[in-house]
Amino acid sequence: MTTSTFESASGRAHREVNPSTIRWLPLQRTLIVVILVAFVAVQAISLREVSPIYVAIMAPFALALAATWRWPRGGSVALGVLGLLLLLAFLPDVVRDLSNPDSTVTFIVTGVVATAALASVFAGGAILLKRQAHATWHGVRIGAAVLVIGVFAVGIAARLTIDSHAIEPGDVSIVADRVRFGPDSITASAGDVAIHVNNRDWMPHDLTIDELGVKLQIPERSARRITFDTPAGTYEAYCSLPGHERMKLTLIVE
Ligand SMILES: [Cu+2]
Repeated sequence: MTTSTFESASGRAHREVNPSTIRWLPLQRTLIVVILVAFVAVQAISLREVSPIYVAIMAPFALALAATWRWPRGGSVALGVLGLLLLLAFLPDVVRDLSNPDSTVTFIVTGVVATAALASVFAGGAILLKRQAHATWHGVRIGAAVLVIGVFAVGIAARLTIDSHAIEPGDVSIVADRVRFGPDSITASAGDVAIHVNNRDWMPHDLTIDELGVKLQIPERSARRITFDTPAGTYEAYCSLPGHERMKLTLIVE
């Protein structure tokens, strides 16, 4: 295996870098930038606040990305390992998000991040094993591009088919906004209860009331209505999605 002298952009360091690294690294850096941009977009669009969880995920990726300029091989392998950990840690979420294309933003972000992470794992592995494999390189690039285009196409098509339920007279109205339910408590009369939930977030939510067997799914930026029969009492309603623990309210039935 031959090596070539590689001069860094700053011109400060000359180091011996395997040609496979030179070939794979720009692709991997691009993929990591895509992941970081996606995480920033989620916080800006969906949460509209800085989430400590996202910052904790982004920090090691950003550090390893920066490290690739000083230690191309080590940084690249670290990025591959981080991508693998991300995929494994969030596998249930990835499966859930990708099986719900009607939550377009969540679906597209998850699809793009999962594709980029997978391709980055591949790039890190190729650099670790010093694989040149030009055909494989093109295969990974084309495969990632096809996956991303497919994710956008499915997500946008599904978005066009989302229907919203109109509020009806007598409905108890709830709004989901910035991953919070409002108001904190709602009151209804015993018997037939109708609840209308307007989800203003760019992410799906659900309204779960365990004691009453209620579970209403509300796709992003849509409204849903549910009716059920309930005796008098006080019930806890919440969103059961992970990370949405703060979405809760009390249903008082008189
Ligand atoms: Cu939620």
